[in-house]
Amino acid sequence: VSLAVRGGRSRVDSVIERVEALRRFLAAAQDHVPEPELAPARTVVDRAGQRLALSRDHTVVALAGTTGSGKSSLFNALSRRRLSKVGVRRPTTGIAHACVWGLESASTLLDWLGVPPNRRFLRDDPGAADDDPALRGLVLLDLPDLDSVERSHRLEVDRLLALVDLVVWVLDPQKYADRVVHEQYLAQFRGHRDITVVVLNQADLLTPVDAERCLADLRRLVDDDGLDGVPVLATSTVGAPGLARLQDLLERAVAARQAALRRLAGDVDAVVDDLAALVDRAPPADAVDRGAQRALADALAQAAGVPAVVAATRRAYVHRAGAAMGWPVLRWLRRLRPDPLRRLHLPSAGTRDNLPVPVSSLPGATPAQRASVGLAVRTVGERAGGGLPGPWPAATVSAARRRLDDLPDALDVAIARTDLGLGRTPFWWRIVGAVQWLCTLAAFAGLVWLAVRYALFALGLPELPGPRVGRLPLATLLLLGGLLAGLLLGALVRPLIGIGAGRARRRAQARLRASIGEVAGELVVEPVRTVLLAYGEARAALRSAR
Ligand SMILES: Nc1nc2c(ncn2[C@@H]2O[C@H](COP(=O)(O)OP(=O)(O)OP(=O)(O)O)[C@@H](O)[C@H]2O)c(=O)[nH]1
Ligand SMILES: [Mg+2]
Repeated sequence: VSLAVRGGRSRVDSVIERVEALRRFLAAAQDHVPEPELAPARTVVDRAGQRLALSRDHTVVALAGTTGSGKSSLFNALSRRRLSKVGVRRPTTGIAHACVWGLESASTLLDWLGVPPNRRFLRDDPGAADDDPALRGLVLLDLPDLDSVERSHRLEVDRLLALVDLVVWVLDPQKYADRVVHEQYLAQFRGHRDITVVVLNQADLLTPVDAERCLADLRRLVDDDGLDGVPVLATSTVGAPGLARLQDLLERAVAARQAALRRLAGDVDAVVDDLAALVDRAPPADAVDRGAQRALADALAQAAGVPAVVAATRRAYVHRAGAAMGWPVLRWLRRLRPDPLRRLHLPSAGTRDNLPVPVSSLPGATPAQRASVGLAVRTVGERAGGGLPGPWPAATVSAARRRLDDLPDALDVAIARTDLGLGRTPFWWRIVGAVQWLCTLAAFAGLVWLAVRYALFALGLPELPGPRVGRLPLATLLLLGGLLAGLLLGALVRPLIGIGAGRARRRAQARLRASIGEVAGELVVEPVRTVLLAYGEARAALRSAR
């Protein structure tokens, strides 16, 4: 009978790395998966960290079993001392007792196990007649009865069974088939077969034939518990077959110093199996759906008033072109009308300064627009997490929605910072404007000249001779020609202004869309991507914890 690893997945040497991987899993998942789902893994990681930090040279073995099965008798027999009270009245042992063989007293380990100081015993008398050097490093615990009428006993048993490195289940001929013991205890250790031993104590009470039959029956029950392969032995503290085989088994476990790691490996196996469903699907290749992002940008653009800004940009272009190239006499009339962009309090060239919030005078989003933004935001989250298991879809949706309230101000600032492309006066505006001035000046010069001539005529003074072009006086030509040329130029540039305004509109539209896209990326897409990244990390970490 031995406690060798039987093929299982428990890669004992890598327990430390596997616990580390489980820790990474928890770090990646903790912000996105409800804590109750992670609690068992956290318990295992914490416990493993504590156990590994404590003595690795000691092997903590618990004697667990039903009341009166002889745990305390075994404890005393193995320690060759009468340390734990053996009683006739049941139950006897209420608080765990510990006996430490050699080495130091293992006090930090016993503190961690929660064995009170007055229940700790030390067997370090080398050279004594009853010394067992082969057991050096053994920390033997005598537990209370696991089927106790006392609730506190059962709690103490459960607490310690979660901490010890190896469990010897002590059963007796009367109660070895007890259903509670098998279902609630032995079967729970099916993941810990390599640190489990079952003994049928008080075998001296049976005839050898009955003892054989009883042991075979127990073997079958133990196999049914999922504990095939674990050692099942008969013992007696008062007669045959004695304790030799149990002692031998404990000696080998102590010498191997593997039980603590095997126990933790079994614990890690169990939680990794339970967690597998949380990360059992490959993360989406295209992290965040493009279509959903486009729909989001559309909804945000509507809610943030982009169409109004784009329209105002077009009108501002026409307005400013008119002011720059219109007939100079009427330009002041245009100046009286406000600039469409200024009316929205939007700078036309964009600005990097710290802007107040709210920046623009754009109207707030309507309830319908807000609703469609909410829907688009949710869709981004849903598409991203749709293919993921368990709590992750909820995590991507809530990540997408987390900064929903920050969106209006961020969009307002982004729009105000966008360079709408109207900052510079186009060169051709200046040329046309200058020509317009020339035409007007010519007309004005002609007008003055004619006025002087009219005054001379009215005063009866001789007519001023003036140059003529053909049959027309130059002054008349200047006046009429200047006026006509101005009107003509105005009519000529009108379609050009229309084309320019269209281009200004499209440019503003594209730039505003880009700004909106940045805001959506930062406040909606990035948080979702963070969740997907965490999913990927959690999945990879759990794979290394296998
Ligand atoms: N015949 C026989 N009697 C035993 C053996 N081991 C223990 N006993 C007796 O069984 C009774 C109970 O023994 P304990 O050692 O107190 O049993 P326990 O499992 O510690 O009981 P609790 O502390 O109440 O859980 C005592 O009367 C012991 O003398 C054994 O191997 N053979
Ligand atoms: Mg006892």
